[in-house]
Amino acid sequence: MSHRFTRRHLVGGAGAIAAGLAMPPAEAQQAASAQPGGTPRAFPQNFVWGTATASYQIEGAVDVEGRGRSIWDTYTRLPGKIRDNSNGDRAVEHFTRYKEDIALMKELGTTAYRFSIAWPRVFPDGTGTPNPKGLDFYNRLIDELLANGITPYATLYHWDLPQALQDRFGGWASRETSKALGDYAGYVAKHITDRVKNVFTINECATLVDFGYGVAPIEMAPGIKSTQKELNQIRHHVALGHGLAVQAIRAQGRAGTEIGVAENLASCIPVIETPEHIRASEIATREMNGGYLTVIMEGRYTDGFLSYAGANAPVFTEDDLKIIGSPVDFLGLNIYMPQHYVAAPADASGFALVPTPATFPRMESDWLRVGPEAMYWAPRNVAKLWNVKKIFITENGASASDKPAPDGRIFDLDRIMYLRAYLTQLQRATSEGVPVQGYFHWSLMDNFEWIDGYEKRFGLYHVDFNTQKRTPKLSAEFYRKLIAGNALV
Ligand code: PNW
Repeated sequence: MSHRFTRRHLVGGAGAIAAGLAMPPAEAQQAASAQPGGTPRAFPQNFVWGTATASYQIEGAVDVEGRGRSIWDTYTRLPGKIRDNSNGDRAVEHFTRYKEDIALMKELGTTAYRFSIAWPRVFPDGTGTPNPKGLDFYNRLIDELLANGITPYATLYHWDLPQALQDRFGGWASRETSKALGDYAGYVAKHITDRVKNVFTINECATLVDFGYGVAPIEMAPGIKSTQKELNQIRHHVALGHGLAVQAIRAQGRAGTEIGVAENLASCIPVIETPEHIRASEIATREMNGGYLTVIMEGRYTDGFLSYAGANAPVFTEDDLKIIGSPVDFLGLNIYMPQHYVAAPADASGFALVPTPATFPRMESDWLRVGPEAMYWAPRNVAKLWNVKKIFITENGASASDKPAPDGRIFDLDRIMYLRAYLTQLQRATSEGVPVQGYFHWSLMDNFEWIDGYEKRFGLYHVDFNTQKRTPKLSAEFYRKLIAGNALV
């Protein structure tokens, strides 16, 4: 009896929500454009709304059309590495279902899509002779996106390094891999920049280095523990790979192709918004990103970075730094959480890091602390430090439990809470003139979440991993409404 009551109660609740969602567009738009106090909550005109994914997490089809192996094919086979012992062999079958997935993008009203190209599809051995079929899938994808009015934004390297480069050179431990990224980038640019005008070189240098080669609490492929000295050298090779890729795309891509990196910078938030803590957060942003964004934007390592590294500093040449500092057209920022809360120090050191309390709120992934103000301070500090004129939020999103209700629908109120809070801070930034021109939600649909396998879901669309059925979550409806009004809802 009580079970039936609960069930009926839930279904009734769901109906009420559905009715509320059926607001006529004009009214919804009006409601969206102003807060009760009259403050506009709109985003700039022509703001780009999109979703983001990555090849290994969604494609499947790992052994078709000549694809070589990647380090994730290898790593997922190692016992105990992936939480549910899964892998990306099938993933969410995007390789065959891409048209259906583009229809989902359209349903949301997005006009942009950030995807990644699998390097081992294009160069199965990492270097040398390209696979003639390597870009076929991406050509189909790009054409279908364009036919649906969705602008493609391509990432060249989202962690699926050809295994051959790991075997031959130890992956990013060698500058041979940096050179290989440059060659691959040039080849891809030559073939897609007639239609793809926005290219990201690398996704999250920091994550792939610290988790792939570091001693961080989280381990990812290739899962090699390195010394601090090795780690700094690996960092340098990744930054160099970015620079070589920028140069190769400029040399071989069509004129007008815009290029950047998509980095999950260590966001540094002023602990209280007073001028001295704000200043400390700017200094911290520069120093705490010394191995990636700072060297990319300035073409030099900061004195702080080099003195902190000491004897463990990377070996590099002046020419390397010039390459790393090759001018970019925009910056992509992946923003999930506040990395550091920062205070003005009592001494002359510039900034002090405030420890994070254990009770700090999190989403389903242990690492994903909820601090919406990262979405304001990260782009603001970056724009100010390096006079950046164009920023994209290349990823933002949250894992949630996403249990379907008895009627099969997913009321992911926690994801909506997260999104509304972060996008409120993004709107605060754009309304103050911080040059963020677009936002890509991670992710379009649930997918292979690296070491968490299929146990952590980030999608706006729920995927039944057995049947591959896609179902919009309530957050998809939230995002659709927000895009329709180009304003918070
Ligand atoms: C990013 N951390 O990864 C990646 O770009 C995506 O491929 C991934 O699915 C998404 O965020 C969600 O995890 C990260 O522990 C993974 O700080 C872990 C962390 C940060 C980013």
